Amino acid sequence: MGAPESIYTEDSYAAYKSAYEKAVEVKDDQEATRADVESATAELLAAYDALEIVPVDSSLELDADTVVSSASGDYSESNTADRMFDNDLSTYWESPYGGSNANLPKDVVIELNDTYVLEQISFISHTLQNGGVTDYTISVSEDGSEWTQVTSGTVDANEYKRGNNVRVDARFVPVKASYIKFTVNGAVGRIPSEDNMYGRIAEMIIYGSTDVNKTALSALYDANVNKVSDDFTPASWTVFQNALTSAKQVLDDNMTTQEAVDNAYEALDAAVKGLALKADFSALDEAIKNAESINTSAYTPESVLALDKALEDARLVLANENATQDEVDAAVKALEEAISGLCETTDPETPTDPSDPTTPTDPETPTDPDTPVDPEKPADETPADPETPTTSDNSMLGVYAGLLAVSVLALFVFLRRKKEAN
Ligand SMILES: [Ca+2]
Repeated sequence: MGAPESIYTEDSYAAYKSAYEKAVEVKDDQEATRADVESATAELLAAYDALEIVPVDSSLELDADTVVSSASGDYSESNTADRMFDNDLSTYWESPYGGSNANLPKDVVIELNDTYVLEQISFISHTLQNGGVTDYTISVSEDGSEWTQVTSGTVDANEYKRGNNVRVDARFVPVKASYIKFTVNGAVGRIPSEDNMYGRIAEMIIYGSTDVNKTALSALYDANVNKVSDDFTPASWTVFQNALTSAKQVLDDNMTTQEAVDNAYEALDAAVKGLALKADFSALDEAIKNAESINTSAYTPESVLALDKALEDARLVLANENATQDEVDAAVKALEEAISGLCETTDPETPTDPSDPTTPTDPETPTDPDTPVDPEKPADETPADPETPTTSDNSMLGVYAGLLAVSVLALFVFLRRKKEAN
């Protein structure tokens, strides 16, 4: 399309694109008049001139001490090319100003210590008109032999004649480079006859970054940077914030390595996945209040102990703002189980009161003390006696028998005495 989109402001590029498309329409229109073509061409050129370059990110300035391996080119006296990188505006690279080599164009080649993605070369020509660069070309190369022109430009010579330092910011579409070739095509001389004989550059500043791919990290960062802390547990949020901060530092570091980028991506990805939503504690809060309201005196010590333990655990979970929903749910369940596991002791509400003599069941006390059963008195007053005759003279018969026995005995004693007398 003729103009690299990425380095221009959105509005100026949109205007340019519109003018370009209109010019193409006119060109393809067989009916277009010469005036139509001239008008469209003028508008396109105006839009091109109006293209506004977005300033380079200043954080992309590369440290020349680190990235510049060497700078070489024809020079005058002691004004070698490395003087473009000494942070001193009073020193400069100057192409030969005398002899057969005093002519333009002249190149200065800068070798970098690695491959970088470059976006801008800025240069400051020396003051006092001597060699102020009015026309330049910048090319880059990855191998030092095959060159690609990335930009070119001109500077109004009058800028130098005012005696000021002139800084030129040569912006271009990001490009990989291990070498930079700066070509001085035109320069103002100390006197008009020295114009275009030699050029001077006091300082050169290189903008770019290490050749790493930050696309994935950048996308992951953008997708998560607007997350809100209120939704997540403080512990997981802290991990996430740290990873986000580290990712931002890596994204902003133009000298970072691919390894650092990859590590930052992994850390941020893990932190995003590790973000834990804050738990809903309302059910647990309610369950604890419910458990606390129970009068435990009615239950066995073992079951009350189990409830106390569950209650203690539940309070710990309630106090832990990093608790997960699963932990909260488990604590509620444990508490409910402990409550349903409460075991009542022997009915303590209706005890037998031993101090109340009106309603005791006393096995030791006769129900009726006034009509005792006498265990000494036989229940039957006329027991049957199988040894005694039922006749009325039973008693006399015994007397006879006794008398008879006595008589027999007396006879025996008599007979015995009689025998002894013999
Ligand atoms: Ca210098």
